[in-house]
Amino acid sequence: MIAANPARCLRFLAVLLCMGGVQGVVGNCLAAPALMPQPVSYQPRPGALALTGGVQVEWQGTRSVLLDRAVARFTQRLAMLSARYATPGQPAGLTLRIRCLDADPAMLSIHMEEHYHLETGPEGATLVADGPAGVLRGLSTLLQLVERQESGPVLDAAVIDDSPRFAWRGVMVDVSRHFMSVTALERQLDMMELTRLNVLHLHLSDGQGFRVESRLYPRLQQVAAHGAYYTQRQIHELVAYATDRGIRIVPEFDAPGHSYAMLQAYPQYAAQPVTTPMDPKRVVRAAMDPSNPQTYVFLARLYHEMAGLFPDAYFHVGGDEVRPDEWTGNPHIAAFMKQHGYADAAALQAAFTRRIYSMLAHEGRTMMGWDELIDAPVPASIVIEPWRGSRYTVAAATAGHPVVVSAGYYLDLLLPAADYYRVDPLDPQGNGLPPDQVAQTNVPALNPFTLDPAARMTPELATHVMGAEAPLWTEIVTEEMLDTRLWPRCAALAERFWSPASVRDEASLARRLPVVQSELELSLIHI
Ligand code: TNX
Repeated sequence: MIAANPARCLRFLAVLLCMGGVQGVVGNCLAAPALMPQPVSYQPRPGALALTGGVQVEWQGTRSVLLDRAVARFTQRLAMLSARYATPGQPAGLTLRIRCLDADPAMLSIHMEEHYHLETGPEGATLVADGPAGVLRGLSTLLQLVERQESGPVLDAAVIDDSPRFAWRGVMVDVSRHFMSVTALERQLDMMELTRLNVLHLHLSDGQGFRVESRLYPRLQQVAAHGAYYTQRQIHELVAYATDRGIRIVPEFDAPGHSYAMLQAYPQYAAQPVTTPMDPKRVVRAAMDPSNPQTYVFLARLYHEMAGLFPDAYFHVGGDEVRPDEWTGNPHIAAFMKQHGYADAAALQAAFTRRIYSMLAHEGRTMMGWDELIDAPVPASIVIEPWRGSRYTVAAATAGHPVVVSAGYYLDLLLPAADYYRVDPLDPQGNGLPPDQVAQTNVPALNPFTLDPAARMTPELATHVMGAEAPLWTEIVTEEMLDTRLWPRCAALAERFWSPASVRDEASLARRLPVVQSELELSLIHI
């Protein structure tokens, strides 16, 4: 199938060459298999199994189309890892027993069951999971137990029991500043599956472009997309692709700021005049007019349409970086603020936020936004994503909000993987120490988004933290650069978000990362 397509064939060759390069690493210096994220419990056993042929699967418990497809992907990846395709009729080299205990009604929600138990040895592999997501996570670990040795691929023998530390383990891709094709995103989903990440947050609109087809507001793709957007059909396909991999897609449509593109298409909702062609000085400033009742009609209809495309319970509405003078500089908005007693732009934004909150509640969605949303009090069930610093993690949790941390994980800063790895989502000072040690130290902060000597995390506040995300802003990142900006850094972060906080050995990370990278390169071949 690969030989039929010359481009794929070339890519396949490149991957094989790369795998050859990494084989030495496997043989020379890895005492244990390169598992990333590291499991909660790993016990090596004697008796590795040489993988000589295909996979025979024995099912117990729940089986589904999703699981059949997951096993098909696993089998194909295993064949690629061993540079060999399973041929029908060949004796199975690996017997894989899968016992999925429950269909899991919470599948694809924040509460989905990701726990799994895996045993491998000369007799094959046994994978027991509480639900389909656990099977997916266990299969990705099973693949990482395969070592490529001189004599051929070998499955390490081990007993593994594993479940994630955080339920929300995300990557955010800004597809507004630079559009990313569906194929590029699917590749990221493949790599996320392999590293047990489970949320792809798509930043779908910003000043530079609105990226989803709207049937209610077609000027959004005719004017605001500048020719590059996802059709509704493509969104359905992308969501299905993610669903298959146990990954949730959380959409973001940024408002009231970062909305220049939308306002080019519908200038009647703008706080200040917008121009076409785009004025680069105004692209990060333009904001919607919160004093215009029609703005809310527009957003309610648009969010209703978009919520129909994205089934996830969470809906991100941005809310970051509103420039106060966009509002105070408009006499009509200034008069509106005076009339309603909004002392400043933050108070006006809180009123805007409450309107959006009701709209999304009506849609049955949980609202999510950047940490600016708590500059004035808003309903506590809104999920806050701190980005300006860890103090907002503490502030949001203190105000009772669920929290998804992105401060400290900005991939566009291009820091080494270890610098991101060191930052714990529960570490309010960003100095890279486990939460229980953080209070007694003066170690300087590792990256500018995390330092806050005054912030204090407590066990009670920590219960508000659902997880974390690594954002990639793409002002200066094009599709060609996407894979290398995200990977292998995101594999290191997958470990930070999944494994126990005590897993922090950077030498071990450095040893495992190239091996995991070579495995991720299998995703360059689209299967
Ligand atoms: C701030 S982070 C932004 C983005 C920019 C980023 C550049 C956030 C919520 N807003 O719009 O792309 O800085 O680093």
